[in-house]
Amino acid sequence: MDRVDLLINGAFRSTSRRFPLVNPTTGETVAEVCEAGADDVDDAVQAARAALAGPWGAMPVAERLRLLRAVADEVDRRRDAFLALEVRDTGKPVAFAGTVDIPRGAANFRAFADMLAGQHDEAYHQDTADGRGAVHVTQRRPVGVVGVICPWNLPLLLMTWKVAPALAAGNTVVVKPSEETPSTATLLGEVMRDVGVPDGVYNVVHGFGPGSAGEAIVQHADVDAITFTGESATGRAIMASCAADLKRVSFELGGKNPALVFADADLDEAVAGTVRSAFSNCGQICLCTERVYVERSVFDTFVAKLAAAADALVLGPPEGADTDMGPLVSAVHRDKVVSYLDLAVAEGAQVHAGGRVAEVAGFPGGFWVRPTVWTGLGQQARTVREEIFGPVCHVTPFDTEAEAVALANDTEYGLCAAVWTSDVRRAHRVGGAIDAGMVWVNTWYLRDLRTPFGGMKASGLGREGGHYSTEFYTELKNLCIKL
Ligand code: NAD
Ligand code: 6OD
Repeated sequence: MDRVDLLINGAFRSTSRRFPLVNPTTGETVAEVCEAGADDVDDAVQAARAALAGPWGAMPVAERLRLLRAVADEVDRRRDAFLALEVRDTGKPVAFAGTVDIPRGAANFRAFADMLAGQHDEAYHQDTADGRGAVHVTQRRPVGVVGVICPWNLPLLLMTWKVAPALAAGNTVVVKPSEETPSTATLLGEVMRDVGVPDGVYNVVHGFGPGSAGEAIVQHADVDAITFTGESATGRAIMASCAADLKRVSFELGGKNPALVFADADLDEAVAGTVRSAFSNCGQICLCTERVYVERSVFDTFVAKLAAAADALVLGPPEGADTDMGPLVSAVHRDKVVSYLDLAVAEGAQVHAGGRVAEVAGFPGGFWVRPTVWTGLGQQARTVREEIFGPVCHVTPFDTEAEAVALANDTEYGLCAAVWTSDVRRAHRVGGAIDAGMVWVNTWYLRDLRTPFGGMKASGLGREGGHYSTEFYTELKNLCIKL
């Protein structure tokens, strides 16, 4: 059986405590994962600290960025190996992982190498009363050892989205991938080693959250910052723990994202866009739409078209030529999503598509759920308020623009929204009024890595992307020299 090791100080390490890795399309165990103990986490942190004080800290920036570009090239070269592991761990379609997850794994390194190449100190000349003057030099330096704690939905993409800027800014990292999807993080360790990134710069420890590797990183006194992507409840627990020694934190958390469809929108585009925003990656993207608000005059048509499009989606194995959707990531997550399918009906929802588990020929053990479209629930229904993180959405009619904005904002979350309209003034007005870190108009999940990414309210803390990542991964200091 395949084994997924830790990576500490440039060496792969196995441990005696192991946990099974399950393939979501079959429900079968396909590998065992080595769980890091607190001593392994401590070794990883010490290795990261030593690399910071040693070869990585001493390396000229241009050489550091050259290495990160080499990492990107090597991820591209080993695309098939990354793809195979990502698909094995998540069950997602090859067509999706091959065009989203793995290319972004490489693109993140290139983007942040480019951004950091343009970084420079600032200088200020000051006149002083004695006529001698002073010069101030405002410098950036790395924060130090960064703990990177990751979820399972876009494993390589989301991990490298944090690792790339952290390393580009000169930090070292200890990564804890999700226990559900550990493999590509360890494979990236081979890439780091092969292109010549010094030992200890990139470390990987596997395990769980509480009482395991996640908690050990967060509580480690020699970790300077935590960057975390995952559930809002986990973010709260991590923040409480980080308060003890005032570690800086960056959080990308949950969402209950709205889409607003106005009658002046191209309805077919809005339907196709909502199919993508609600059901991509089986609804397991923090940015996925789970609440759709549609102007009443086009509501019935929209619901009928959305339900028909959802019913047409093909669930199947990752390699299937016509597969649109894979399974949910685990039996536990499938059970959670199914509990909402039951709850929605108990709350009075009308089911227009899906609403049930699915069977896929040849894959009886997989965690399949049909894409689901509901209507009929009020804003107070738990189905409409709580993040489900599955291929589900609820559609509600509205009468006025003001009502649509109020409904969109009626949530504890504030990650993103999609607005469908052909009126540019409305796009600007509504986009500005929605309380969310990102609003897409007539599109969804169109990314430019220079832009700020993150959520308001319970959806996050801080922003990453472009120079916003540099803000988080560096300390600013001002040096004043009296002349
Ligand atoms: P999760 O919070 O359960 O786990 C995320 C990671 O945190 C895992 O590696 C887990 O082992 C670790 N962890 C759990 N408890 C911990 C603790 N007490 N201390 C330290 N580490 C701990 O999230 P998940 O189920 O893996 O991912 C799904 C969630 O992530 C959804 O809520 C989704 O919206 C959110 N998410 C948000 C974004 C974003 O950009 N805003 C992106 C992806 C996922
Ligand atoms: O595209 C990204 O950079 C990003 N952070 C996506 C997050 C997706 C959430 O599941």
